[in-house]
Amino acid sequence: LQATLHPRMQIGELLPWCPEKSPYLLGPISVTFSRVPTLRRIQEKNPMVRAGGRYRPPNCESRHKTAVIIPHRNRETHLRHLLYYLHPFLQRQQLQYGIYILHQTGNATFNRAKLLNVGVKEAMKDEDWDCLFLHDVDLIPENDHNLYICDPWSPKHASVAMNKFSYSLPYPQYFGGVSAVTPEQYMKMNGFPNEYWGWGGEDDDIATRVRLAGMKITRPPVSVGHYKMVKHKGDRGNEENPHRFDLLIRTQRMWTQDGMNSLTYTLLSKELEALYTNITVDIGVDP
Ligand code: BGN
Repeated sequence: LQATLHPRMQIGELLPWCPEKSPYLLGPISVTFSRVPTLRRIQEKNPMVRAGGRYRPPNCESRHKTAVIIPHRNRETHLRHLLYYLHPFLQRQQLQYGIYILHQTGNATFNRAKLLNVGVKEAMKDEDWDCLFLHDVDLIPENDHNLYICDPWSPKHASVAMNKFSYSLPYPQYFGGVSAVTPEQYMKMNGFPNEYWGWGGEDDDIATRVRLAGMKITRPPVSVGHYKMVKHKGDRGNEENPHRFDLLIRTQRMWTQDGMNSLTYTLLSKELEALYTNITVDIGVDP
């Protein structure tokens, strides 16, 4: 009988729920990029993280199960900076979590939103996540009161104050950087668009979908939604998308047809690395 139980659930001893508010939160965190941490160093600092970048609090049952989904290509140093800060950040919040890296194979133009769709689909096969954090690889949260949990009523935009935009929202509808939806909210908006190849516009499309699906965007206070961006130049393979203006005009007509219900891709590998689940995917090429 014992073998069929979860290893943490010995007979007669269920873990208590974690407190409503974690006692480990620090508030503002100083984030610096002076040197790039090695994966080994990050592993040493996070001994409780298990294969695939999974964690659950050792002494209590978390109230939240969050998957952090990170589109990626050729940004290894950014990824190391992010993992270095993100693992301890999520553990201080007493979350059950998993980190997913979505790696787009090949040299075709990058497609952030489609990678996010793949990430959601694949992550939900692993676990009944109740919150999906859609996360740029180059953004580091600077305050752990910015909880990586979902609002059951509204999609949440978390990166409201980035250093790149002088720590304020660049425009009221901005939904880029880091955002969070429940699986239900995500399905309600038919996921994200698959047709945005290259930089820009896909986040504005997602913001429009939120509205068209009858929802509103919620945000943490500016003082809490602080992020530092790792400085970089625009990267090759992710040039500005010249079609984004035309695509954005069509969102209202397209959102029910283009999204989760039209998603196709070829999964090349899904590996449980020490600090993250590495999903390599062929999502096709810019038409
Ligand atoms: C906007 C981009 C967003 C980007 C933000 C912040 C477009 C569509 C033009 C109508 N939107 O201008 O994708 O996240 O800037 O950099 O380009």
